Amino acid sequence: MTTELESSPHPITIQEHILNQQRTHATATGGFSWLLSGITQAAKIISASVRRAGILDVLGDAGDSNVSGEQQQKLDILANKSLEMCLGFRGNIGVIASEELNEPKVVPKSGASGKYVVIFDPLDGSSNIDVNVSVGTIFAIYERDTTGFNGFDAVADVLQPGIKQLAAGYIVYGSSTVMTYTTGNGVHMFTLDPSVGSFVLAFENIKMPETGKYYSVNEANYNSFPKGYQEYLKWCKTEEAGPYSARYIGSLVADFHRTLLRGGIFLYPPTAKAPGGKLRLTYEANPIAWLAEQAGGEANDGKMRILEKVPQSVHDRTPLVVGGKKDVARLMKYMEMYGDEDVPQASTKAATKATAKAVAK
Ligand code: P6P
Repeated sequence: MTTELESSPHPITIQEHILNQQRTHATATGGFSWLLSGITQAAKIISASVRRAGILDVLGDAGDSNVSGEQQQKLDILANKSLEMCLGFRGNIGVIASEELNEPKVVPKSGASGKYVVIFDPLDGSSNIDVNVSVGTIFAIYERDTTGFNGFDAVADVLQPGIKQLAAGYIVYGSSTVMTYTTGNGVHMFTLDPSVGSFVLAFENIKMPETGKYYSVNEANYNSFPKGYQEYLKWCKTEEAGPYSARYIGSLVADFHRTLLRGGIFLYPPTAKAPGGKLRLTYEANPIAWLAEQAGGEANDGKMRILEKVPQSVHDRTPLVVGGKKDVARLMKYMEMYGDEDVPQASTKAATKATAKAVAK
């Protein structure tokens, strides 16, 4: 008689998957897998804290703000410390950069010998924690220039275009904790099994649907979107389009996770408040863009491919368009038709005022 264990399929853990992936890289030495295990370890610590947020004293503001002027949540600090601790002992990481660190940090235990750079947003969407909405960790891994060409300049090591990523991924702390990553050989998704504390393979070689029925954008900013975005969103609401359904969680990792699995399009256009876009290039847009492309989707800033943008500073912001190939292509037709023609603020303000006056009667 076969036991349940014998009859169940062999659960592939993320460590086993990463080692298998590594065997496809001729130059791989095992250090890369060791580095990624630092991220999965930190993810388990963060997941445990997020899931006890109401019990542990980790909810609410930390009483300080980050370099972007955003109110730091207590869990932001905890998540950042967890990643710094778990990555700091890997011995092969030379530099880390984080949304919660003003400047990139040379890892003391590795120093100049550390060949990898790890850039992360430790807890994206953390303002949603207090209302129990999904949040996430986003990471990107690069190789450091250890030739000394840039004089072991930590900042220069971080300001690399997304096309140079060696690995990228996210962990979404939702109804379950799911880790998705790519090393350039497709996109693979793992669910944390809390009963054994392992990330177990859920989906391999995920392909994003070329077109979906969801658009995801904060429409409160509609009046200040460039006209190309406005005209595209008007199309999404027509009978010809279906119409699409609007889905917006306000947590990039959760909105992208849905887009990756169900298709559709996510937009964070330029707005009056963030004319250069709100999302950060190095630790939000680049990892998300590479995952999208590896799954057959596309990601741009309304003009150019995200992965080809060269960051000018660690916390650079960018507009972000990411989704299925056909959905993104349709938006780009509107962007070509209207360019990033700004909607004259005066006309929208006057029109809004006139309409509000008419409605009030
Ligand atoms: P808005 C969360 O603060 C975040 O950085 C992303 O996770 C999310 O996509 C975006 O900002 C939401 O911004 O302006 O719509 O609240």
